Amino acid sequence: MISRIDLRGNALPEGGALRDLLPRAEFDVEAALETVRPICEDVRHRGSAAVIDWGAKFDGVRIDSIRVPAKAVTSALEQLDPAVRAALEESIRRARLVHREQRRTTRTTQVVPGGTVTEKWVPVERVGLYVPGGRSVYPSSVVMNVVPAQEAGVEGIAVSSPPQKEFGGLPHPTILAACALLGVDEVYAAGGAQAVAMFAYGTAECLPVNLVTGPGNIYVAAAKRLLKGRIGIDAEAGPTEIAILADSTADPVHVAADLISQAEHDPMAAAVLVTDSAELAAATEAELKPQVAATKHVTDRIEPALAGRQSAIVLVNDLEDGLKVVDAYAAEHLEIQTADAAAVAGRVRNAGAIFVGPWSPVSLGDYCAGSNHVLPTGGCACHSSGLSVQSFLRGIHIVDYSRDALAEVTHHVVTLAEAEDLPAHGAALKARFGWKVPQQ
Ligand code: HSO
Ligand code: ZN
Repeated sequence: MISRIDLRGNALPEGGALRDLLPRAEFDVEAALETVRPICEDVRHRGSAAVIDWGAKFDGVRIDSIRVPAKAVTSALEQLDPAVRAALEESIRRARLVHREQRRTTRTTQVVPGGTVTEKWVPVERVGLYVPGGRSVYPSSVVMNVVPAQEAGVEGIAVSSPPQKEFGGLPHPTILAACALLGVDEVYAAGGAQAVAMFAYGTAECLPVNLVTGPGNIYVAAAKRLLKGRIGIDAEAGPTEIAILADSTADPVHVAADLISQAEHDPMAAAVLVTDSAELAAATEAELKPQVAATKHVTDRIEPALAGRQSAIVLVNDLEDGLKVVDAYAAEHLEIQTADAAAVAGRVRNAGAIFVGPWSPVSLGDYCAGSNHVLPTGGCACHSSGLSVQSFLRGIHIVDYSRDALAEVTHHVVTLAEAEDLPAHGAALKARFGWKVPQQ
C-alpha cells in the first residue's frame, strides 16, 4: 500500500540530489495557467456576470448575486450545531492567543545623532480570503485566515467560497457560520479562478482587494500565480503533506493514524515516514491496513494517497540522516516521534510546522493547537512560512535625518554614487550644501 525508499548503507547525497530521491506530488500549476487565463480575463471584463457564469459551469449552480446576504450569514450561525459552535469558538480563542503575540511594534533606531530610521507596521487595507468548497469544506480554514488578518488590524476582510448546489447556491452553511462567529459579514459565493479574479479586479459587488490568501485547488493556485503583482498572495498551496521522523520509541499505531489523517484530504496528499527503525517501518505498514479499512474516505482518497508516488516509508541509517532527509524534504507538517523529541525538533531547519512528541499530532494543529494550518507545501518550507499576522502587514521604513546628520554622511553617499556611475544621486545631496560636499 505504501512504497519503501531505502537510503541505508551509503552516505546520503547532498542538497538537491537528496531532495530528488524523495517522493513528491506532481502539482503542475504552469499547465493550469492556460485554463484560468480566459476565466480571469472574462471576470476582468464582465465582472459579476462572468463570476456567476463560471460558477454555473464549475459548481453546477446558477446564482442571482455573488454577494451572500448578511441575513444568510447570521442565520447560518443561529442554526449551527452547538457542539460545532463550541469547538470553533475554542479554535478561535486559541488561534487568537498565538497570533496576537505576532503583532509587530514600531521601532525607531537612532543611526547617528539627528538621524533615525523608524519601521512602522501597517496592515494591508483590504484582503480577500479564499475558502475552498467541493471536496474540502473547511470552516477551520476560515478561522486560520481570518484570525491573523484581524490580529494584524486589517479593516476590509472579504471571504469567498464556492456556491453549493445543495444549499441553494450559498457557500456551505458551516463556512458562513464560522464567518459570523468571527464577525465577518462580507462573504461571496464564488470559487476557483473566478473568485481570485473577482478579488483582484473587483466587480460591481466586490471592491478589489490588495492581497488574496487561503488554500485552494490547482486552478486557484494558477489564478494566484497569474494575478500576482496586481494582488499580493500568500502562497500557491499544493496538496497537503505530512512527514514523520520516528525512531524505535514511536508507537506504530500513532504513526499510522497520523499518516492516514493527512492522506484523508486528497488522493494527491503525501504521507512520508522517515525512520531508522526497520521494526517501526514494518509495524507501521502492518498497522496501516486495518486502520485504513476502518475509516471513511478509503478508495477515493486515502488508498491512492498512500499508494501514490508522493508517499513512502524512507529508511535511513540513523537520526542524523533522518534529520538531513526531513530538511531536504521540507514538509508542510513534520512530526517528531523520537526519544527526546524536543531536542530533535530544535535541530530541524525546514518545515511548515513541527509537531513534537506523542501528544502533538498534526490533527491537533489542524484545528485547536493555536498554530496556523495554512502552511507552505511542495518543499516551499525551505524559503517560506505559514500564514501569520506578518502575512498581512507591511513594514515601512521612515527615514528622518537632520541637516547635520546628512552633512556628516554626504561624502560617503557621493562616493558610492560615483562608484555606481550615478552622479545625479550624489548631486541630490550636494544641492543642499551649495553644490559642495560638506567638510568633515
Ligand atoms: N491539514 C490541512 C488543513 C485542514 N485539516 C483543514 C483539516 N481541515 C492543511 O494544513
Ligand atoms: Zn488536515
